[in-house]
Amino acid sequence: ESNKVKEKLKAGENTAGAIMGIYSPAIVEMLGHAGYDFIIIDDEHGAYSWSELEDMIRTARLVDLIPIVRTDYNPSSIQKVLDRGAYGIQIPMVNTKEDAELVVQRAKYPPAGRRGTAFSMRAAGYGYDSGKSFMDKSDDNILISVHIETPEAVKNFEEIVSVPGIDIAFIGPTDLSVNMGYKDGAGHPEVQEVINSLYTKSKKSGIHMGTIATSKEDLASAFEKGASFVSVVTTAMLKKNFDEVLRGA
Ligand code: 3PY
Repeated sequence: ESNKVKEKLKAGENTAGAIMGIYSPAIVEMLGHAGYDFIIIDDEHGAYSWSELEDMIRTARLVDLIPIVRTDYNPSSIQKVLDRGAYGIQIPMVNTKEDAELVVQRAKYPPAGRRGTAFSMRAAGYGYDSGKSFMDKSDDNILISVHIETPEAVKNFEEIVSVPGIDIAFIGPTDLSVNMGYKDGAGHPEVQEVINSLYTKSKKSGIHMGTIATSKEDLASAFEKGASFVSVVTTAMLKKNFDEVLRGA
C-alpha cells in the first residue's frame, strides 16, 4: 500500500499527525476517526514492548493513519521497527551528513542500502510472494524524518537535508532550546531566530519541514512558517485539557 503522507507532501499539501509515547490503541483509533494523517509512535521516550509497538502500528492501519516510529540509530532498532510494518522512521539527534546517510542506509534494501531481508515478518505480509512485491515498493514508500535539534545539526542543516532519501527535517524545539542552553523553553527569541532561519533555508533546499504543536494556533503557525508535517503532542494536550477543565470549573 502506498504512503499517503509521502504522496500529500509531494503534491504540496500539508499533513497533520500526533506523536504519542503511551500504549493506547483506543487513542490511535480516535486520531484516525478525527482525520489525522499520521501517528508518530514514540519509542525514543515512550514505553512499548515490541509487540505493543506492532499493535499500535496495526491499529493505525485499521483507521487509515500512516504509522511512523521514532526510534534510535541502532541498526537493529530501525530494522525491527520497519519489520513490524512502520511506514516511516523518525530519528532523533541527527547532527551530520554521515548520521543522515547511516539512517538512509539502514532503511533501504540492497543495493541502495543495507536493510536486512526477512519475508516472514508482518511488514512483508508474512510470506515469500507478498514479501517480494513488498520489497520492490518499500524503499520508495518508507518515509524518513530526521530531527534537527542541536546547534551542530543547525550548522550542518543544508548538508543533512541534501542526503538522498531524507524526506523531512523535523525541528525538535524542546531539545533544540535545551541544547542551546535555554531550559526555559523554545519561546526564547534566540531559539525562535534559529528556527526561523531553518524555515528560510528549507525553502531553498526544497526539503519538507516537520515540527510539533500543542494547540490549534500552534498548528496554524507551524504551517504558516513553512512546516508541512506537524504532529500534535498527544499526552501534553490531554494533560492540558484535564488541567483546564478542573481549573475552569
Ligand atoms: C523536541 O521538541 O525536542 C522533540 O523532540 C519533539 O518531540
